[in-house]
Amino acid sequence: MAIDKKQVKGLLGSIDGLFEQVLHAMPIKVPMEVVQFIKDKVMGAAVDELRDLVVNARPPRLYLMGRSGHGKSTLINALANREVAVVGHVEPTTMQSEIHRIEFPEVHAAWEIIDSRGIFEAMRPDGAPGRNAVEQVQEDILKHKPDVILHAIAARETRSMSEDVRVGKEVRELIKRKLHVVPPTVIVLTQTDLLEPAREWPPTPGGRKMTRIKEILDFVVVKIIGAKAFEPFDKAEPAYGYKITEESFVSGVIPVAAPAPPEPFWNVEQLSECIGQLIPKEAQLDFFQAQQRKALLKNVALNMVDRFATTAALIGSTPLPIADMLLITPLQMLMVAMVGGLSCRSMTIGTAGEFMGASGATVAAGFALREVARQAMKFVPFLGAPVAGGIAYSGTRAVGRSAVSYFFLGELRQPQEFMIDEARP
Ligand SMILES: Nc1nc2c(ncn2[C@@H]2O[C@H](COP(=O)(O)OP(=O)(O)O)[C@@H](O)[C@H]2O)c(=O)[nH]1
Ligand SMILES: [Mg+2]
Repeated sequence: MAIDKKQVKGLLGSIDGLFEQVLHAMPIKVPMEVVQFIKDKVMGAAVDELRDLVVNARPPRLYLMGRSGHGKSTLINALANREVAVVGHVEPTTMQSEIHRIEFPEVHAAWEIIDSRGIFEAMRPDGAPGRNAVEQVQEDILKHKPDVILHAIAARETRSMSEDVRVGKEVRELIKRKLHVVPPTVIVLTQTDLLEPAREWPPTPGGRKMTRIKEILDFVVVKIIGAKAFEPFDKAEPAYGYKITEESFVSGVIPVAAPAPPEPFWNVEQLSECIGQLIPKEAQLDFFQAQQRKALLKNVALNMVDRFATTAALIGSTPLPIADMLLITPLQMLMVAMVGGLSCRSMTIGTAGEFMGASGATVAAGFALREVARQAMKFVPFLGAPVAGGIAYSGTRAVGRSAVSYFFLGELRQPQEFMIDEARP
């Protein structure tokens, strides 16, 4: 099970019903304008979140560029975490690119892959891609409008790198003149396991292999791309790749390896995370869900929890004297249902209820937090609204983090445990 678009209508219906119930359960009669405020601003924002991420979800479209044999098909398999593409030294039979759709029915996801195989074989005898390679790639991108371009370059082939990158740059400049939005490009340095020393696998931080990987990475970023502003994804270990922070035809350079089993892959998740950040929101669910990589989906869930918490903070600006946590219950239930869905459980009010019941989340957190808010009000009355907003923020975030821990790690930890960084506005 995973997030299924078909469940959304049912879920929204139950959340609406819940909202009505909460209003009836309130100890005071909630003024009409407060109800309207919460419906529009708070629940409205949450439903928008659901719409962006789930209702409008569509397959990501990835464009694969690079020479034959440089590991394009293998890269797709590695990203997808299963065999989906044809791997091997297939002689390019056509100069046309092909688009294919990969279905992941068990997680309700699909990807669209455009494989430019053949294009880079339009090389001149000196090994440089000819004029028509540039034109073909350009035509392809204008036609298919991919979300991201992955340019695979074998890490060992340092001789052909500058030619390859030049083609990528030229293509991009041509497209820029014709399209308003140019798809971001990631240069993927493939087959790093084949670098010297060949037997050291997987590479260990500080080891010779990692040092070699970093040398090549620096060479590509500084010498070939000529980037001036860039930063490592991981400050402690730059060999995992760089994000280019200046205006450039490349957004990132990431070394990976996907050798045949039983050798382990290396750094594929970093690439995946980077792609996930570059593609539009509506393409993220299919992209991440297909991979069934817990760590990545957990990150998507944590980011979503933070956005829900920010939305909950709006409740601090309602005309009520103090924000009542009970009013946030429907919002939190929706958030928990989405966390459950992302964890590949079903995205229903039932799943959310199971968590809420097990952890006593809203009721317990709601009442406890109300008490905290009241105490805070006593001491700093003029700070009433912001404090209440802060409590709504950290309380919702705590419930969300507790749900992430429950659904992703199978650990039942009380929301209170996550309430360390209190009252952020
Ligand atoms: N050792 C190793 N071999 C790889 C890696 N990636 C691809 N290969 C091998 O390189 C060959 C070409 O890969 P393929 O994905 O078909 O390249 P494509 O022509 O660009 O699609 C195949 O034999 C793959 O098994 C890698 O990261 N490490
Ligand atoms: Mg291939």
